[in-house]
Amino acid sequence: MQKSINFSPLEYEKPSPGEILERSRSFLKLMKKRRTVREFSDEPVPDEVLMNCIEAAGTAPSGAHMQPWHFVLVKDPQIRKQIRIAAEKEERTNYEMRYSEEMKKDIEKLETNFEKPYLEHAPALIAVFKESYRIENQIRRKNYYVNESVGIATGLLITALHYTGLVTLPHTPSPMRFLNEILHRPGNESPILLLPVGYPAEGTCVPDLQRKPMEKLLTVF
Ligand code: IYR
Repeated sequence: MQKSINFSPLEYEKPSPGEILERSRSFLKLMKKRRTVREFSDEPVPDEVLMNCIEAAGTAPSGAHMQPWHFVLVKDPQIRKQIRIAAEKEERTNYEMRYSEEMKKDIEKLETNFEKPYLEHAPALIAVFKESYRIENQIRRKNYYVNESVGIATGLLITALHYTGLVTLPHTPSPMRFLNEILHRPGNESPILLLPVGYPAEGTCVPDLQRKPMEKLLTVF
């Protein structure tokens, strides 16, 4: 039997009703300013800031507390270039052969194409891997709710980066196995996405997109 763990009292301070409301409003205001950015300045980002955001992502809840994620921070320009070349190779095939006409029409408004200069221009890339299973004493053990857990951790990471004042973009080249090779990750890990991180390039524009209004995104009973 697995040894049980101790439980200790929750550290929690209840905010006043006024404070709770104020915090919810200011957090919403902050989050409404988050935008996906595709053009980055090459200004470096302090290491500790990136580490803190990644550590914050690692506070995510996970199935059976298996924490089935691994983050790889890439600052090395040579490796970023290698990643760009490999990603663009897959993306070219995606745009030319794998994406349906319907998908191409749906993403047309974003004006994306197979070229991914941001993978080289952004001063840092964070590759997010999911640990589909784990190996313990040479035995393959299950992880639980892996996609949900890693999705939540990635959401926290994007939120942390935004809160800090950095910008990012969830890039999803597919297939992404090339990241295991370039970043020397084991076979039980699969890349989920690649986040270029940095400051926006001067004069960057973002598309005028509308977010779903509350009437459409929420149902209350
Ligand atoms: N992964 C491709 C295509 C793409 C897909 C979606 I969904 C987008 O929201 C935007 C682009 C790319 O990054 O170009």
